Amino acid sequence: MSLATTFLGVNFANPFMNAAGVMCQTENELTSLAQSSSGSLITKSCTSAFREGNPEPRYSKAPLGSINSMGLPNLGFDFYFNYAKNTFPSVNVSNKPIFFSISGLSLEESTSMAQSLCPLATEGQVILELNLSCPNVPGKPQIGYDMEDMDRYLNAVSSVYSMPFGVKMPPYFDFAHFDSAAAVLNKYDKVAFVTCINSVGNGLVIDIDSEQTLIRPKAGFGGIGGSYVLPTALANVNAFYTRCPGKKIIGCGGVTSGSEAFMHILAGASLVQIGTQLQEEGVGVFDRILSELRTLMEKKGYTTLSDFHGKLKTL
Ligand code: RRO
Repeated sequence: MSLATTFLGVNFANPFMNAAGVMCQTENELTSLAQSSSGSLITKSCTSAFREGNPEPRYSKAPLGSINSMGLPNLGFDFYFNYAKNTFPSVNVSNKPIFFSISGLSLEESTSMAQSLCPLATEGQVILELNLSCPNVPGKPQIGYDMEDMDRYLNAVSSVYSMPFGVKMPPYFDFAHFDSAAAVLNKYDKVAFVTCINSVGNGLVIDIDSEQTLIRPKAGFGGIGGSYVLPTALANVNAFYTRCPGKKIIGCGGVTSGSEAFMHILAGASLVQIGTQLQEEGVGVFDRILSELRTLMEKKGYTTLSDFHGKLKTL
């Protein structure tokens, strides 16, 4: 039995990692992921400069998952760059890969960060995930919902970034949007992977006793994660897996046990990110889900991920 996999020519001990944003903002959090049994990790989406983010409370557990409107709090590009270049190699005892998430507030900002990151990626030290789907910065619509804007971002980043990279996508809910988003991604050979999905933007969770919202920013509206979003996440993974045959898919959304991880891989995911459940359970979630996935594979007679990767059956 092996859960090992290769992705963009890089070896991973297993397919699990954090979802960008969860447990990856500070040095201590990143190092605890580096030393966990995850197969890889990703840094918090960053902007060029430090950002405080939205007022608290801005994350809450909810009955079937979570709601957040963090507002892109981060320590700034240079902090994550220095972490990946200098700190990570010294704490990375299991030699796992690190992904680097960027989320500029403009095309120019994202392009400039991508350009600065490129030398580190060229040395094989990081893999870029370009966030096209932050739902929580007031006045900044999700780039992935505007196909022309997404095209402009990919064109600009591709022109300054010489390595393969990936994109973090918002969830789509219509076949016309799966088709048009995939057509944009397929224009760019350098887009080597597609991460589906970011949180389902601008949901509202209400506490019935207090008759209040759970979070303060944006009158309580925020990105929904956890079990609420599993069917949407699986649909997006499979929709992009079938429409982008030259690209890899990273699945994200609703993974709370080995079963949902299995479903993501069956639907086409090569790697699997864990967000809400990691936030709630801590890094021990990786040991538990690895063991649950192994047990499930054993029961089904599978010995490698490729035995069932992308092999979803339809009726
Ligand atoms: O920081 C956030 O509010 C945030 C981001 Br950048 C994102 O991409 N997805 C999300 O649910 N929250």
